[in-house]
Amino acid sequence: MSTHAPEYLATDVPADAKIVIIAARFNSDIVDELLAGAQRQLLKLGVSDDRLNVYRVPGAFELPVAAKWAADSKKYAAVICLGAVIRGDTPHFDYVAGEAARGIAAVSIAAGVPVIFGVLTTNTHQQALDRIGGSHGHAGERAAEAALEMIALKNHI
Ligand code: INI
Repeated sequence: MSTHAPEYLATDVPADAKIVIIAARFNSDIVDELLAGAQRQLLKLGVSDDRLNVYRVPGAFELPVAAKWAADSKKYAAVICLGAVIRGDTPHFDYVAGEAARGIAAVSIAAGVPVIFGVLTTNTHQQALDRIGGSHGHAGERAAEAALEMIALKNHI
């Protein structure tokens, strides 16, 4: 897995750029740490709390429509979607994970706003734990970095 740091200039992120995080409540033991990691990393990279809003939705399936509301509001330079879909938990893993991914991509492209896919899709609970500060890094921190990199890139382009 590549863990290369994002290449963006903090100065390319407008000082008033606001970010919204939308986090699923399902598998909250995992998602709460994704959220904490994203918040930590945003703060570390210069996004103060007053530039960040956080909303919760029931599950990953609801992330796309909430992301659309956020993008349509025009208040945010980026939307970060956080969730965890674990195959062992459900026979409809493919529907929930697939629709979350498809919906998030569709919203992002339609709105022209970066909508970050911070949704873990794993076979086991342990694999999810490995990705919130375990052997596979921290997906919440990576989601925060991706949001800032995309804001900076959009500003450049
Ligand atoms: N939602 C998740 O975020 N992760 C899951 O693993 C999951 N499972 O296992 O079913 C899940 N289901 C709920 C779904 O996202 C919706 O909230 C629900 O179907 C109501 O629309």
